[in-house]
Amino acid sequence: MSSLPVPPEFHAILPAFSLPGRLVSVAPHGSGHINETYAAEFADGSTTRRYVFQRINHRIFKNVPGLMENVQRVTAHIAAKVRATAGEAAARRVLHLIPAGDGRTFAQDEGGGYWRVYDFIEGAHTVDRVTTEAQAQAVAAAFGEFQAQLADLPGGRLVETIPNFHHTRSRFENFRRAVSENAAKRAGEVGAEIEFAFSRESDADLLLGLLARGEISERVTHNDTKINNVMLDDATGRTVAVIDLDTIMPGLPLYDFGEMVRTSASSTLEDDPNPDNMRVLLPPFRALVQGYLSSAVGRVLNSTERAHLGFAGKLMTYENGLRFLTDYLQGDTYYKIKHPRHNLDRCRTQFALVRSIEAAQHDMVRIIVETSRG
Ligand code: ADP
Ligand code: GN1
Ligand code: MG
Repeated sequence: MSSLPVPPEFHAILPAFSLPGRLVSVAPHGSGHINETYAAEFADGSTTRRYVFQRINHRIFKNVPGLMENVQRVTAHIAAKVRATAGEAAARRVLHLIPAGDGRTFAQDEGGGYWRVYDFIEGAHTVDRVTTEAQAQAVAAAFGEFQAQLADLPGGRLVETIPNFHHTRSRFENFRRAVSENAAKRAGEVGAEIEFAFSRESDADLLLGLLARGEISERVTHNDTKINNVMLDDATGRTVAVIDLDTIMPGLPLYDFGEMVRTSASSTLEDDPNPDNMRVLLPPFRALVQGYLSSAVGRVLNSTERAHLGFAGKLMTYENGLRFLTDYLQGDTYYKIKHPRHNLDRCRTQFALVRSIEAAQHDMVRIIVETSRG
């Protein structure tokens, strides 16, 4: 899927949200791979306000009303908590949905597309790469606090917005099927990547086994803790809010931590066309462990979970590599791409990171032990 400019459906959906003032400008925003995100500015007299419009990818999220119910529950729960402690600043600490004129949390365009609107979080930005250890520590603490805030979410189990999202065995079987179907006729050119994926197959079952044996437990997790899903304050660089709430559902804390390792303790962007540039960086890894364990979540992680923090980084990197390779084999139907080999670049660079984490695993375990001792 490629990125598009602002589509006519944006203009068609505007009246459904009854926003005050008139539209001054709108432009594509952010670098997410899944949804279409637009920043729109409205002028009302002498005040201007910005909103984020998102067309939710309903090919990927098949139950958008269920997804929006999750988002509504999660944002309301966190908003109530941060209001109690953050006073004035609370508004920026959590995404705030603007309901449609009919009171629903989303509106549908004539083509069946689902749109939602959030207040724009001003004075903050996202980055695609961590630049300092302090940033890595802060991001891990923010995701840890976020998860802790959801530990007492009332109202029963959240909807699984993408079933088996981090079920690595199921991800592996999807990959195996994509190889045998060879829909885009590309399997011949990616023999080395396919072989690598098969060589690490047994990793896919490790956390699932621990879960089945009750050695680790399921919690409400974010499931997409990549660095550009946290807003950072423009002036201080401190974390402001965790965003991209579409995949919040029951999961493992290790999935959240592993995804942070993949995106925040790595030497280059996930789609660097030269995999030789990619390796795990131990100083930010240490910072992630410190940030996560010092957050409220650190107090509930058991020793098995702690022992697997490094492995989780490897597993999530492997899983993402498998998913990029699967999409490449299927003809690029899932992720937005900017060029025909984009998913292949992403896959190769993920697999380079898997190798690097394997080579560093003893150092990573030592760092976890040292950090746990305090
Ligand atoms: P995707 O699922 O495509 O990654 P996100 O919800 O993460 O979509 O949004 C994409 C990008 O848009 C984010 O990385 C962030 O930079 C920006 N963004 C999203 N929501 C807001 C918001 N409420 N205020 C400001 N920027 C936002
Ligand atoms: C997608 O939506 P975004 O860009 O934050 C994907 C993640 C992947 C990531 C890889 C719903 O995240 O699972 O890890 O790309 N989200 C979904 O960069 O599939
Ligand atoms: Mg995102």
